[in-house]
Amino acid sequence: TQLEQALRNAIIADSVEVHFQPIVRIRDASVVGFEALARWNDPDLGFVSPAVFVPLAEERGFIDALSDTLLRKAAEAALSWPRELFLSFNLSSAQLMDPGTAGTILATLGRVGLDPARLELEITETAVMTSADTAERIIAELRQSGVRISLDDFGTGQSSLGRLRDFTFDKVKIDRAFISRITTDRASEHIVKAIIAMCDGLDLQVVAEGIEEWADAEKLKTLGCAMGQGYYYGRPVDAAATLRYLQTHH
Ligand code: G
Ligand code: G
Ligand code: MN
Ligand code: NA
Repeated sequence: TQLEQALRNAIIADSVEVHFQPIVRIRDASVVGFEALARWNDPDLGFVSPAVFVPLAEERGFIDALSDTLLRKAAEAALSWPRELFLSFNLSSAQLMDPGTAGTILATLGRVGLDPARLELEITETAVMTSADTAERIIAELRQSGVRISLDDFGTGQSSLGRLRDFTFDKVKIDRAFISRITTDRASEHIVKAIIAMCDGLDLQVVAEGIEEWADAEKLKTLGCAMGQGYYYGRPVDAAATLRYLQTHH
């Protein structure tokens, strides 16, 4: 298709970009890391969402090439940051079915020179389940090298609490569907409260996603949620704007 060909060309031309969204410590809004988010603005097709082109790349078998170029760009940007903040990078489900994924990621970090201890990989429960044995081996290999793993979009999709027992994760990202209703819906508040308590008990770090309002942040503070992310703190912006953001935010 036209879209597929345009994406192939963009990967070859190295024109798919990475933007960065801050992840903060809610207590004092200090920046602790950034999530890398792929951005593709095609001259003919215009802006295409990663929610469209990531699945396309998976389906057509070039997610490895795409992800590798994105990770390289993200890691290079992270090296230019004035502080040793972590870089959080999304992995797709196809990558968790490919036993070569851990090696590819570690090789890219090695070439760029980013310490694996500064990388976090975001994976979803659905992705882990699709190919559990392979996913488990990939996760183990990465964690042995110091890379941390976050469970993205927690609480949605085919959630299973057993996943938290059977797999070794470092962090849970509470899906923004809960956060967007946290100040208006008692059920959402109770669910978030329970997730935070469970993660505390399991020694898992917690990030609340989709914080858009001051009131959301205040509520999460009272619930004892350590980290947060969302438009309230900052939208995803390009590498240059990220450096400017870091000059004005502690
Ligand atoms: O930021 P945005 O709403 O456009 O992201 C849409 C979706 O695309 C999200 O689910 C996000 O996790 C995913 N996504 C963004 N960048 C990447 C990437 O580099 N790799 C993968 N696998 N998914 C990404
Ligand atoms: O699936 P994942 O959680 O990786 O996707 C992150 C997506 O959420 C990105 O597309 C990002 O642009 C979007 N996002 C980040 N912060 C906010 C927010 O505060 N509100 C909303 N609606 N979307 C957000
Ligand atoms: Mn994510
Ligand atoms: Na998420």
